[in-house]
Amino acid sequence: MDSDLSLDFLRVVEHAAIACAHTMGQGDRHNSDHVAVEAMRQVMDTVPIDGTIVIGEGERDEAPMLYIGEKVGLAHADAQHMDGRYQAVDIAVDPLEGTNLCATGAPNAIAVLAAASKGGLLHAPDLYMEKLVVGPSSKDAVSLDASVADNLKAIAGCLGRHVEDLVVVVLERERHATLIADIRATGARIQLIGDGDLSAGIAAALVGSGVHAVMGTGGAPEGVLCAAAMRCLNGEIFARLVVNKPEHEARCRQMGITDFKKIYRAKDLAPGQSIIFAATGVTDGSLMRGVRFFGDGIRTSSIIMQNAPHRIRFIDSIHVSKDHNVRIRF
Ligand code: VTB
Repeated sequence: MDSDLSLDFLRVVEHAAIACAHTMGQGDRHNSDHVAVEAMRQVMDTVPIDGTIVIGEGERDEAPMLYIGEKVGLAHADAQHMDGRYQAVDIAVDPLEGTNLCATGAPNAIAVLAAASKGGLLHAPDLYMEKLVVGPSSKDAVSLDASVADNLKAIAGCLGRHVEDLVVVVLERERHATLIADIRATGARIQLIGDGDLSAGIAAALVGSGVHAVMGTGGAPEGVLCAAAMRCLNGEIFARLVVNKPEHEARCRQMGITDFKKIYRAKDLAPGQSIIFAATGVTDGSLMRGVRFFGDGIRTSSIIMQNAPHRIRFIDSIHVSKDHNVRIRF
């Protein structure tokens, strides 16, 4: 991407996070998601781009907003801007990753998007995906086809510690019973999460987060978002679509995918040369604080990452709603 859009995309995720944070703990995950989608959609059209949603809320007939193929950005918002001067950008969004987390007030719900120049993000079908996410130190030592024990031994070796010292994040699901038993058998520690393997993946790529790997099966669209984050953090995601029904094969073919067994890495899922990844915390999390409302304003905590220029920013914003005598806390 030619011009720096990072702060524009920051506004988009901040706005989505603030909107759905109002619904925290209301127990209505669909409403939380709906509010985040609406807010994200609204601000997206103020970004100076000719944007296309490549990963979104679903197909056009099932999602009213941010559907796959939807055109967004200033180039489409208003006739006076439709003169071809905006750069073409592909966008993957997850306006609320962890809808249940927000609906129950549990940690690590985030509003997130990734953007790249045209063709820079894989158009992944909304299927399950087997994933293994690790940080920069371990990325050349693990494989999706290796046993859990071998991978954990390799990660421990790369990090200069014992397998028993590792923390592996796994989505708490019935389908992971064997995986969890295999990890337990190695002695490694496990953090079971209710939702949100994307923020766990980001944590795995950050030194000092206390997370050393994410293992298990989650959504493929979030796999692409995770890959975009890995391109910025030098971590790695190894991923394979779960294709076990003829209908899955048909959905892959629709997206131009014919090799159903392919093991993707970050560069395959998010090949873009210039990638922007933006996320804002909705509920408190290990990487970002949740949205805090303090009467005269709102405080958000976000991460904005780019790979060109290669820059990671942790951003704390105070959105002041009344301008008289508001005291800003350091
Ligand atoms: C969720 C969600 C994850 O995958 O688990 C989803 O929490 C799919 O899994 O963060 P289920 O159908 O079992 O809920 C993610 O969205 C992303 O991988």
